[in-house]
Amino acid sequence: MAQGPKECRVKCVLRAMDEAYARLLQSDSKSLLKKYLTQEMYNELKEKRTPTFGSTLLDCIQSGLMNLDSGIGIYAPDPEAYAVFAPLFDAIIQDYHLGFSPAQTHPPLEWGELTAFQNLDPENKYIISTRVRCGRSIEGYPFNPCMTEDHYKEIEQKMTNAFQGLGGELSGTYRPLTKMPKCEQERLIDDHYLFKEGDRFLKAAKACRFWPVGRGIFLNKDKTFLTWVNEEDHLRMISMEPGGDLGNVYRRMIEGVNAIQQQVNFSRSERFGFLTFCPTNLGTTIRASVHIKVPKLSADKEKMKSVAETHHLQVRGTRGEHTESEEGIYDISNKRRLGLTEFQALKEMQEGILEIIKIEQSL
Ligand code: ADP
Ligand code: CIR
Repeated sequence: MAQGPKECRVKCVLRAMDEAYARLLQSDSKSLLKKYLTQEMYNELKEKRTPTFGSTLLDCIQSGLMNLDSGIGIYAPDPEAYAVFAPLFDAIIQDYHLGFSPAQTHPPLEWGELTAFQNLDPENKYIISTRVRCGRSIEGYPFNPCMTEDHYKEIEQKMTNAFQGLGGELSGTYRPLTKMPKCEQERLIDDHYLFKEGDRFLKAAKACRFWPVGRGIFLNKDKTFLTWVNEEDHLRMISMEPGGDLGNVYRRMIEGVNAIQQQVNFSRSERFGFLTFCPTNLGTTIRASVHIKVPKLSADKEKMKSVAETHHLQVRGTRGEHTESEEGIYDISNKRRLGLTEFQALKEMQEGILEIIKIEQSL
């Protein structure tokens, strides 16, 4: 029987994926995608689809196939992808989150005692600024690749209403990108407040469709509490300020998250905690970072890498992921976010940064 146009399209897509996968195998890519997607696993998963949205393996791995310099290379196009493509996601999750096994369950939310956190650099010698962020997906909506233009607009409208409920230190203004001049966007990006546009990893994962519709940023008056709307995740809630007062930054983020949570419901999974588009952000979704200058330690790249690894830290460049250090400033944060509580993630970061400062002082 002759094949219909749909079957032909499916075959074409599968052939293109086979070719891209073969290129990944031949490449020297260091991505976790290349490390774990064996030919056998690829054959097992290549024709599967998620039940509700029909997402495919290609939707999960497209970014890593197109960007061979990916660190991870995979996104979940919708929440069901974590289960349907579990052999691949589980292996990558276990590696990235330092041992979170398929048998494990993420613990319940626990912000913990604020008194456990301190100013990491009271004399302002090393730390330029401190930032803690978390991501949230809003219940009832899929992730970027499966979102319609109306979904983006609905989430933005929900959040515009929610932001009006923020008072005191948290009160501020929501700024949609559709109404923000480019030069202002660039200034906010340069000052580390706003997400950048056109990230090629996200673009390849179909996360930038309808841009800039539904995208925007909420900023409180002091620019110390922010929320990104509809970038990589539906929400990224961020607290940041100059200096090293981790306790104060964490306190503000918790207050912001609790206030927003009274107005919108977040998606949470039994096994993975808070759900996110990228598997590296699952669980607590917390990334607590400092912008820090440690010139003696950073002069020895291998040593810096090994100290970071020992303390479960991740080192990024000055303008965030996939950027280089500028003027000796590094972004150092906790690496794992899944399989430990919010409190433990913060503690891990605090202990690691204190140790890095100690090492710098000893050199
Ligand atoms: P995310 O933290 O949301 O995963 P990025 O690594 O892309 O994303 O960083 C987003 C922005 O936050 C970048 O502009 C980055 O420089 C900024 N940033 C990260 N940590 C800090 C910090 N401690 N102080 C100031 N800006 C920071
Ligand atoms: C990559 O694979 O490099 C990008 N898709 C970004 C992955 C998220 N990065 C991370 O380490 N948290």
